[in-house]
Amino acid sequence: MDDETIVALATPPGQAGIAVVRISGSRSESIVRAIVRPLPVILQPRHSHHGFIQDGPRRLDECLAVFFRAPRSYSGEDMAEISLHSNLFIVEEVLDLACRLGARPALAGEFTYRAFRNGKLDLLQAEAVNDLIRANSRAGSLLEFDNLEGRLSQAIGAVRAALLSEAADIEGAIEFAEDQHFVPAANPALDEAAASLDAILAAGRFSEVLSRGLAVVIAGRVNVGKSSLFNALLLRERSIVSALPGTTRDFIEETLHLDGFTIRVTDAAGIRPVAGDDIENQGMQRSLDKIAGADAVLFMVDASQPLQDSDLEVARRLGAKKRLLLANKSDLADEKAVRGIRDAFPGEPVHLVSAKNGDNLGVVSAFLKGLLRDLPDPSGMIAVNLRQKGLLQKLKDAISRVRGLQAQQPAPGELVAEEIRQALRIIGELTGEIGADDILRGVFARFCIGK
Ligand SMILES: Nc1nc2c(ncn2[C@@H]2O[C@H](COP(=O)(O)OP(=O)(O)OP(=O)(O)O)[C@@H](O)[C@H]2O)c(=O)[nH]1
Ligand SMILES: [Mg+2]
Repeated sequence: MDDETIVALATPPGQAGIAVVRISGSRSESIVRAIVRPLPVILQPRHSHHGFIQDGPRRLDECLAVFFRAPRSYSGEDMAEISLHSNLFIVEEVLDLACRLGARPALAGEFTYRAFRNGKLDLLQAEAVNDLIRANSRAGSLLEFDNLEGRLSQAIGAVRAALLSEAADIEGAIEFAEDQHFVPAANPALDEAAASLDAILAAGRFSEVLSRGLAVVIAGRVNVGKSSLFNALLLRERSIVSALPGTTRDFIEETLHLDGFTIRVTDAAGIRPVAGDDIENQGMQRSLDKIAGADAVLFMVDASQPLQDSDLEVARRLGAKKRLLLANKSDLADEKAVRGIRDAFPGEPVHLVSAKNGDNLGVVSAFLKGLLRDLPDPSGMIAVNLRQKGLLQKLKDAISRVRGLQAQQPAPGELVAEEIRQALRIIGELTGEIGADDILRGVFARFCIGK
């Protein structure tokens, strides 16, 4: 498969200033020469050449072409990149032309897969490419870029080195032991390596938040004004607002960008003890699921009406989740109702707001900004994705087993050696040196086409 030349659009499809078409494989030079004219007899690698996209005698567009000679390219193969105007029809034609000239459409992540196969990147770095593209915060993107530069790979490399030296000590000891009563010296480097894994895993949840963004749900009983607040936060009429209780039936999610961070805000169906129908029931269940997965909740009650059982039910469902208590409809606030809210939630600040008029909504942005401030400092952290996290946990467990066996009297040398080999295999899976094809396919399938 690797000797095939592949082609794909590397920029998002649609109208834009420029589009970049990427070609990788042994036919890259002949294809770019056939599509772009005039090009010099000798293409200087990594230099921009001005020309025209040519289909037979017809000029389709003006463009810039850059040629990369293997192995000095992203994929490690001969590559070409053509920058042209981002017009759907012309881009399609260029892709077609390339295919007629012997290329085939690239699969998702195939350029990076080839880079991995050609030793330009290990699997951890290849994943960082995708995680970088998808990171939902400035801090998260910086951590992914660190990984692309090899930060996670180096941390894992240190663990591997410690394991190898421990293995050498043990194998030496086994060989020279007259009897089985030897105690191999526990190598402090391995303890340090294990501690570094602990630190990476401890920061794992946070690095996940950095990459996916914060999830905030607007929760409350029906008709308190959740959708009105959602629209006010987004500055547009995204959710349907009506005086009918149970208007929002399915959740609606949108993203807000605040201080270099992505916040996913969810407007959920209102919660009430008896649903109007099965659809509403399902909606409520989804609300509860969303609440369970949220980093924080905007808990809304109605300041114009006495607190109801369903308000208390919502509060109970929120449990210990971080929340901001909003008493909405301040324009119609009823003194007794507000007192009732304060009494029901003693010690918790009650913020009177009006989602409809926008009164006092500054408390919501202050709360969201506070959430961001509460996140730990990402410097020094290493980002890990779910696949990596699972393997790191396994690696940590394997190292604990090594230490556990070593503590036995007499230490079972062969078993220790086998556990170390097992730990090294896990490292191989992490970096992609050992990997079933389906695992690799799974990793690269999450990429976009053209990357
Ligand atoms: N006076 C006043 N009315 C409001 C305010 N906020 C929302 N409303 C009204 O309250 C009603 C319900 O608003 P929604 O935003 O649809 O409430 P919801 O909580 O999303 O309702 P469900 O989706 O049915 O659970 C609508 O008639 C809104 O116009 C407010 O601050 N003041
Ligand atoms: Mg609603």
